[in-house]
This record gives sequence, C-alpha cells and structure tokens, in this order.
Amino acid sequence: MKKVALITGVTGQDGSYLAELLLEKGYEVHGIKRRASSLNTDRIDHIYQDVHESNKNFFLHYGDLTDSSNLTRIINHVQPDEVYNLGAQSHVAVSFECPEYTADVDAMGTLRLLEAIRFLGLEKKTKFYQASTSELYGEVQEIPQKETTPFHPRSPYAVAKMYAYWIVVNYRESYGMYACNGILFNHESPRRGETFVTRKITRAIANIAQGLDKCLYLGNMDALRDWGHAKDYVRMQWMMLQQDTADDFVIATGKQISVRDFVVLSAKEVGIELAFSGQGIAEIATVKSITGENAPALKVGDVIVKVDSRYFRPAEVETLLGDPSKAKEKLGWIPQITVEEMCAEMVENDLNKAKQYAILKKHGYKVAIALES
Ligand code: NDP
Ligand code: GDR
Repeated sequence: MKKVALITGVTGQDGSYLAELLLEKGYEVHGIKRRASSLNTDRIDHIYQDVHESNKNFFLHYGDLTDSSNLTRIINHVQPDEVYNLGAQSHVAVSFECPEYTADVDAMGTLRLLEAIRFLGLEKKTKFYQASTSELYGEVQEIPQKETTPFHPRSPYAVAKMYAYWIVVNYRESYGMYACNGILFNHESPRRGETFVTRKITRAIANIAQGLDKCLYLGNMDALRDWGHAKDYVRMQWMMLQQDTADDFVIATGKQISVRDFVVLSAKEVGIELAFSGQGIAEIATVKSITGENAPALKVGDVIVKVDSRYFRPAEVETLLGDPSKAKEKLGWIPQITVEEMCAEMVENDLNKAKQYAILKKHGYKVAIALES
C-alpha cells in the first residue's frame, strides 16, 4: 500500500524538496497551494503531473491555513498517513509588519490542522510534523542550542511559532497523537525565497557582477547563523515521522558564520575579493581584486555593498548555533552539504540567470528583474 502524505506550504522552498523526496520514495503526495493572482508553482512545476494523466501520484488542492473548513475537507478527502505542516508566513522581518496575520497562519493554522485530524477521528492514523524553528531561542540562553535550551522568542513570527510548538506537544500528550517538532536552524538552497538574506546576497552579487544592479544594501551584517542545505533538512523531516514514538529534534550543522562571511563567500564564487571598511551604518565593501570572467561589469575600487538601516529589525536575533547531537545519535542524521558548497550552488544558479538577462539586455531586450527586497 502506498503511503499518503499531505504537505502544507508545498509551493515553498522546503515543500518542493520534500514533495520530490516523498515521490521518489513511492508516496502519493498531496499539497495545499494558495490561490494567487499569478502562478505560484515554479518550485514544483518540474514534478507537476497533468490532471488528465492516469497513475497520478502528485495532487494539488487549493487551500489556506486560515480556513478550517477547507483544511478539514482536504484532510477528510486525502486521509493522510503523514501531514507535514510547512506552510507559514515565514519571513521574520515581515512578521513585525503583519503580526496578526502571522499569528493566524503560523499559530492558529497549526491548531486548525491538529483539530481537523482529531475531529475526523484520524489521531491514531495520521502522523504530524511541525516546522518549528531556531527563532524560538531568539535571545539565546545557552550556546549551542539544543532541545532542552529555554526559548525566548524575539519576533511576532517566533512567538506564533512558539504557540505552534507547544500545541503540538500538547496534542501529543493529551490525545496520544504522533506529533513532533523539528526545530530547524536556517536552511537555504537555490530555491530559497529572494528576500531571505542568503538568497538576497547570492542574487545581488550575480546581478552586480553582470552589470544588472549596482549595490547590495543589507541590515545587520554581524548576525551569526547556523546555515544548512534544505535538501539535508527535508530528509530529516521525513525521518522524524518514521520512528516508533514521536519526539522533537534540533536540526542544525553545528557551525555558524556571519552575514558578512556569507557575502565574502558569495563574492569569492564570482572571482571577487572584497575589502570591508567603516563601521555600523557606515560600513561598505569595495572590490579589492577580480579574477576570472564572471564579473565583467566591475572594476577594482567599486563599492558594491552598503548598510541600509531599513533592514534592521525592531528586535534582532544576533546569534544562533545548533547542537544536532540528538538527531545524530537517535536517527543517524548527518548533514552532507557544507555552507561553502551550498553557497557555490546558489551563486552558480543566480549567475546563470544573470548571464541570460545580461545577454538579453545587450541585444536590446528590456529586462525587468525585481531588485528591491
Ligand atoms: P517558504 O516561505 O519558502 O514557504 C512557505 C510556504 O507556506 C509557501 O508554500 C507559502 O505559499 C505557504 N503559505 C504561506 N501562507 C500560507 C497560508 N496562509 N496558507 C497556506 N499556505 C501558506 O518557507 P520555507 O520553505 O523556507 O520554510 C518551510 C517552513 O519551515 C515554514 O513554516 C518556516 O517558517 C519553517 N522554517 C524554515 C526555516 C528555513 O530556514 N527555511 C527554518 C526553520 C523553520 P506561497 O508560495 O503561496 O507563498
Ligand atoms: P531569519 O532569516 O530571520 O534567520 O529567518 P533571514 O535570512 O531573513 O535573516 C538572517 C539574518 O540576516 C540579517 N540580515 C538581513 N536579513 C534579510 N532578510 N535582509 C537583509 O537585508 C538583511 N541584512 C541582514 C537578519 O537581520 C538576520 O539576523 C529564517 C526564516 O527562514 C524563518 O522562517 C526561519 O524560522 C529561520 O530562518 C530559522
């Protein structure tokens, strides 16, 4: 019998990698996508199956985490063995702008799914994975952070995710549901949303190198993060639901670098060495040397990175470093992709795109790339 999985957030970074993984494993995969005024399925178009095909094993349903009746109807129809709740308003800075919506989707959305499973009498059949986050640690109480480290969330996003974390624990303890939290540290990929810092950097460096943009504006470059690759992390999401008993796990690499370090790594991938000068809001990065042919638009001395205070957050999470020992010991999970390899893959992807745009531009075509982020 094929296992059946339901993924919320299937159109997002993790949802797309997880759907691929589960299809490879022979699952029937159902995903919830939101209605949008333009197409929002580019990350999963390559695994899309035409509705008219027979033997289909990938299905999309319109839905929203703010709509209980919709979620209940989909779960009743799909009768999933596994639910992966990856859907969320996932941008920390945006959560300060839209705190109520973030709480509705990220906190109440999780409750709605758990209640739908219970209401339908599926609590003994359906296993539940919750996309919890290292943002729960916020103002860190211990270095590195592990499953027992106390939480101190620092944004409406993190506070909403804290409710979700505890309601999952509560449904496990109250109703014996197989429900667990993956406390995932930052993970990235070429499919990362363009406004998260790593992708913003790799995309801007590629565009600047190809003459499509002039300068990368960033906020707090001192922030330290434990960055892994999304492919490694979705493998772990699946593993967490294959155990005899539900448990919560920290998923991280155990290494951290700063936002500034990530800029340096990205620039190196296009053959640029940078020199940083100035402090705080006045900090800049200048091109120190250029090797290879990936940055034809630049010359030594060009200023390509500046700080813009609009990207500072009302409350910042300065440092995150995870201890994934429990996942290693209990599940045998070890991340396989280093931050350097991941950065190289992201830059290569963005550079290929930038080169295509540069050719179009050179031949007189108007190219519109969204640069503001
Ligand atoms: P993305 O932002 O790439 O994807 C979020 C997904 O949620 C998208 O499919 C989005 O749809 C969907 N979504 C947003 N709002 C709603 C809603 N109201 N109803 C239904 N679906 C909605 O996030 P990631 O893939 O990076 O992250 C996946 C999950 O893991 C998120 O919950 C995130 O908070 C959490 N997380 C992520 C980490 C990371 O470093 N990536 C680390 C720790 C936790 P659409 O495409 O239409 O916008
Ligand atoms: P984060 O990721 O907030 O950790 O949340 P993000 O990439 O947005 O920020 C990481 C750090 O970089 C600093 N920063 C900037 N961030 C953005 N987006 N844009 C900038 O210009 C910029 N300049 C500096 C930030 O201040 C921050 O310190 C991500 C999301 O995927 C969450 O959903 C997830 O839960 C956590 O990771 C773990």
